[in-house]
Amino acid sequence: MSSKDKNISIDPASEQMLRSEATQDLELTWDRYQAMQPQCGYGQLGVCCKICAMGPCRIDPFGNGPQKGVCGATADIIAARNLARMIAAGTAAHSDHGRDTVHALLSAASDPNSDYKVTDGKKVRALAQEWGVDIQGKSKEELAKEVAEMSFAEFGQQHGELKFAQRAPEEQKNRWRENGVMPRGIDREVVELMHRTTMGVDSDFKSIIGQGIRASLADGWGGSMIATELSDILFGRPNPIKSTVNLGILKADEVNILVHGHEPTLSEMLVAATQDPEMIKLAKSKGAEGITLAGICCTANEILMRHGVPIAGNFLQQELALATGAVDAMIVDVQCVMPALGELAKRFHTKLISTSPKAKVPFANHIEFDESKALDIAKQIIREAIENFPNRKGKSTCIPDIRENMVAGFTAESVFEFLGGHYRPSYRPLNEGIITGRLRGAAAIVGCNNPRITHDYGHVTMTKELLANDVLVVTTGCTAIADAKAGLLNSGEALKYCGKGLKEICEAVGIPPVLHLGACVDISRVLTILCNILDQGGLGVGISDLPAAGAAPEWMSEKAVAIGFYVVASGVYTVLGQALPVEGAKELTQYLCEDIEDVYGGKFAFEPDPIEGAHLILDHIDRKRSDLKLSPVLYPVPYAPKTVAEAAAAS
Ligand code: SF4
Ligand code: MSK
Repeated sequence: MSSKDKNISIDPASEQMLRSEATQDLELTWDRYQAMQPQCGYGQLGVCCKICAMGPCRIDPFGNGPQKGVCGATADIIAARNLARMIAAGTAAHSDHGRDTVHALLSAASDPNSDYKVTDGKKVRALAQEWGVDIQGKSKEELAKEVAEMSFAEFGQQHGELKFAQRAPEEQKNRWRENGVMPRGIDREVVELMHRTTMGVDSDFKSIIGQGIRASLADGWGGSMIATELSDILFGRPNPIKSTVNLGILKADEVNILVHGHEPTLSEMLVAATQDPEMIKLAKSKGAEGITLAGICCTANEILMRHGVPIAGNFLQQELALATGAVDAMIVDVQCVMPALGELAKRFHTKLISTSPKAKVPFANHIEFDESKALDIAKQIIREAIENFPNRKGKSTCIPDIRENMVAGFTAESVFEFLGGHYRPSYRPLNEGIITGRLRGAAAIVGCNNPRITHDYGHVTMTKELLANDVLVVTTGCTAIADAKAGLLNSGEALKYCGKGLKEICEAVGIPPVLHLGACVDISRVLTILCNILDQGGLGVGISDLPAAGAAPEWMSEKAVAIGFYVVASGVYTVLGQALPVEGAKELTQYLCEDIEDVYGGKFAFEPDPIEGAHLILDHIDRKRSDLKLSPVLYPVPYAPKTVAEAAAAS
């Protein structure tokens, strides 16, 4: 579809932008997607290989042409190697983010002049204790230093088992040990995966996938969990917080600054810098009423969770935000930043500022971030944005007057406190809700946007269908932003989409039916919540016993592939709206969508229709309820399949 087509997005602000004069002569993602048609079928089916110079080789998925590459690799081997390399890249991305967080924590703990501080003493104490550190008489800085050094060691560890993997239920750890996939060190698993998938090494697709799983577990129970836990220690554990979302948060009379990317180390400092009276004074001296800081993608989620900073949009809105003409600076770091942004920014007065030593962007000003001068650099960037505000004068802007209220900031700990009350924190009400059938189960819906799918349609449609069937939903990343824009994170408004049982629980406890847990690295919070539900008792012994499932209706990133694998290998049934690139490899597809369940407890399903996908999840939840011999759900909803048009209208 091109950006001129109708129904590209179910988000009214995005649709308004796409129909406006402002975007008519711009080249946007959807236009490049259209220009790319037809996309390569071999690539889509996973059967093209170019890992050595005897190739590229491609396998004919219909059986009429070659069935082996020049070296003899079959479709299953080729697709498994390609997929494994996606896992390696996704794991590397999350884990390198984790490594930067460790670095910032170490600086906060060891340098009294650092702009970072160890904020959550309670959490660092608990983590140090969990890791066997003698905590007696030590300050939070001393403990943070030890925790940071121990976290660094997790990356280079050569043998043994990752520390956070010990949080998994015994049943799951035993599956990992029996199958030789318990992760040893984060970097080691990525390197070994790259080695095993080079020409002429591992030629058994299940063995390749096994190492892929080991690397993905090093992401979910390693790099990502380090990023989440240490960010909480450094910047403070999020608590439920109100905010607003969508392009309408931009203000015509203020300096508008957007942060985009993933790492909270710079954006936390930008939050502090924009609140500096000196900066506000400077903005006013340039004729602005104030400064609006907001975000795109997961950097946005990070500062939303801790400060209530508003969100301008999710992945497919990054270009639309620039097209408003009202953005004075967009500051980017790493991951999900489209290379197209620089050229687009040149069409407006907007300054695009890249900041990571790892990521330069064409036509962007590069102001390199350095943790040792964090606040000074943040102020320099904000100053650049403010100085740019007068350049907007006389130029037309187009800000859709559309925004939505939301509540975000949930964590494994705050869910615990909310459910049981401050004096009796407990998961009991959640478990009892499931056991008695008031709640049918729980689902994590996460992931990106993808121009193959109507923007936000997959996320919002699937979420609404699950809510209507009394499934509590947790969410992260760009799904969370999509759901927020649709009003599903608004504790009052969202209740109208819920079934009777879910509504009763949300009203009693005072939570929205969709809980925003943070950025895409924070899917580690979902793993912790699943462990907590199991520990509470009454719902089996392994994660795969739980009436729970996961989904990524609009995924696009390699990080999503790594997430999908660590979640499946942790025992979770996972529905993907876009198939993994394996369907040209029949045995591999059969393994991932069926046989792998016997090994790890979870498996994949590929279903492009989000309503059908929701019903795969409901069927799975019902099977698990029946295996656990739970009472029938209190308020069953008859399944009345909607057509795609009806579902789109309802969304
Ligand atoms: Fe072809 Fe084998 Fe080389 Fe891949 S590794 S490009 S299948 S010869
Ligand atoms: S930002 S990885 S598009 S969720 Fe985390 Fe969104 Fe996916 Fe990027």
